[in-house]
Amino acid sequence: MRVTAKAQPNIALIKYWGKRDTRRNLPAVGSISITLADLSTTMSVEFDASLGDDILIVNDRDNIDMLPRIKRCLDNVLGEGRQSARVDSHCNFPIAAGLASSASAFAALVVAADGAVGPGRDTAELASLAGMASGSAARSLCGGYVELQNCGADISVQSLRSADEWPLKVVVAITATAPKPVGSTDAMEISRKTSPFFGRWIDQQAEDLADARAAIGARDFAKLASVAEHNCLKMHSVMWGSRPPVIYWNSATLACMQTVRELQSQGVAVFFTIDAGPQVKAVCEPAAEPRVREALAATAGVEDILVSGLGAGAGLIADE
Ligand code: 2P0
Repeated sequence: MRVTAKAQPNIALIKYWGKRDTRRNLPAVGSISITLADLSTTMSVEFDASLGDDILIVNDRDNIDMLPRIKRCLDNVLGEGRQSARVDSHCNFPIAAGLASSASAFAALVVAADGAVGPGRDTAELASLAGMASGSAARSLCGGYVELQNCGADISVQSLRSADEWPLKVVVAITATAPKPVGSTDAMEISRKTSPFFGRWIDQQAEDLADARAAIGARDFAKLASVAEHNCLKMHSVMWGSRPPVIYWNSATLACMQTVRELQSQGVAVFFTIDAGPQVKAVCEPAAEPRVREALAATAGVEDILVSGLGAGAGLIADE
């Protein structure tokens, strides 16, 4: 039987950077994200003992690069004695370009694989499995505003607010599409081992999480903007202070930040956030979206613009 799930990437407003257990891929800090609506990965899984080995197809092409991570994730969901799988993935946005494609991919994969075998695990179990594959993937299981907490020996995820309750928009300025200089998994370990700021980053995260939680609860845009920009710049300061330094920005990244600053000075409700890549994500109130999009599109070095609302979490869908 072929089972299909769909998941959307998420953008962290309070970031995950650093691991407390690399073997189980447990994060060193909690995080808060928003799940997007308009970007998505659709993942179909079909188990077939006659295949002999797993097959991964991404956007209609065989893909061997991601296959080992996909295999590991399927083993974690179903056990190593499982049948071979044909995994067919379709992504409607650029992959490996700092847009959290692994979050939507692994959220969709665990939901599809779980759906293929059985009665269905609850969100806590799915989060644990998705998080083992990619820390940010656990957040894509839920919709709207999502908090990932470190709880004892594991993680948990919950939606703090639905997308409908506070329908902000995200304008993504694509400034480069080349592969990252260093993947975030390795970069997090470099930061943990060498950045003099790493300890303070961990110490202060609870305060930023509390501020963001309160801002989301009150739908206080200015408060959320302030703590999200602060947390983003603090995470990048940890990266910049690592040896070797971890620098994901380019000159267009800085130009986009400047554009957002100028819009803010004109009273536009917008803030920026940047992940392990050079793209700038501008989060804004819906009425501000055309102006934010236009200003970022006109910024030097911006190659493309994507716009998304906020949406629901991962789930099974009818096979297409
Ligand atoms: C985040 N990032 O909270 C942070 C902000 C990038 C910067 O989660 O090693 O692909 O697979 O658990 O989830 C990107 O890292 O890392 C990430 P792994 P993941 O969104």
